[in-house]
Amino acid sequence: MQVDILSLFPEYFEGPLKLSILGRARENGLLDVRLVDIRRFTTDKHGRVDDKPFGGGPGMLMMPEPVCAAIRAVRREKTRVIYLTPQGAPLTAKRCEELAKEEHLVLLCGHYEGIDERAIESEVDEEISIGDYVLTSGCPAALVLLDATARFIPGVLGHEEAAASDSFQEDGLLEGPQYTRPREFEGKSVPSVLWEGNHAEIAKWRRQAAMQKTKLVKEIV
Ligand code: 4GX
Repeated sequence: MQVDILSLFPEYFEGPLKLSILGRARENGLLDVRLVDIRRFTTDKHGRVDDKPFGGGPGMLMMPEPVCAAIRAVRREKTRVIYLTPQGAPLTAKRCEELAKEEHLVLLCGHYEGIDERAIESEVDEEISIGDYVLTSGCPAALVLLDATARFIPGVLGHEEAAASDSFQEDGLLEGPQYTRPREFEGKSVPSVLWEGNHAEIAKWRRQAAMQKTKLVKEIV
């Protein structure tokens, strides 16, 4: 999958994209990410990409011209352009799984108070929100979307079991507790069923623990 991330701060992504699973996916050629600086596409003589909102109001908006020009410069035959915004449809594991099948994604990161609506109308296919809170820019949201989507590209996780626990998530059940060595830590023991080796009993215990965890969290919300 190819991904172009369009933002005013491409350096924001450099660290996370070279590390761990995403870094390995890029090295293995499973994920091809390009970082595009929207400022490169301004034609303003002072290099400006933002201006005051018509009708008044606090802060600045990104002007439509450099945003459209940046998207048009990277657009290909099969491109899906996503704008990260709190006004978008909530991101879900199901949507990530679908996006992982796309050939080319463009992730558009807004800065300041957002982007002139005409750029969104002309070039954006889909608006997505990662949650009901306001970030300082679309950059962290784009990183979350890319991270959660990359997990669904075959070969990225390197082990098949994780795909199964994703569908678990989609069934609306939260994962229960997990344990590793040592068997005893600060007076707390690993539940004996997990080291006794009865796989049917282990599956039963995990289902029960997941249901308990799900019920507990839903009571808090
Ligand atoms: N899930 N942000 C977009 C700019 C902005 C401001 C106002 C539209 C209106 C966010 C989120 C998010 C911060 C990205 C503000 N756009 N993105 N940015 N939550 O909070 O995706």
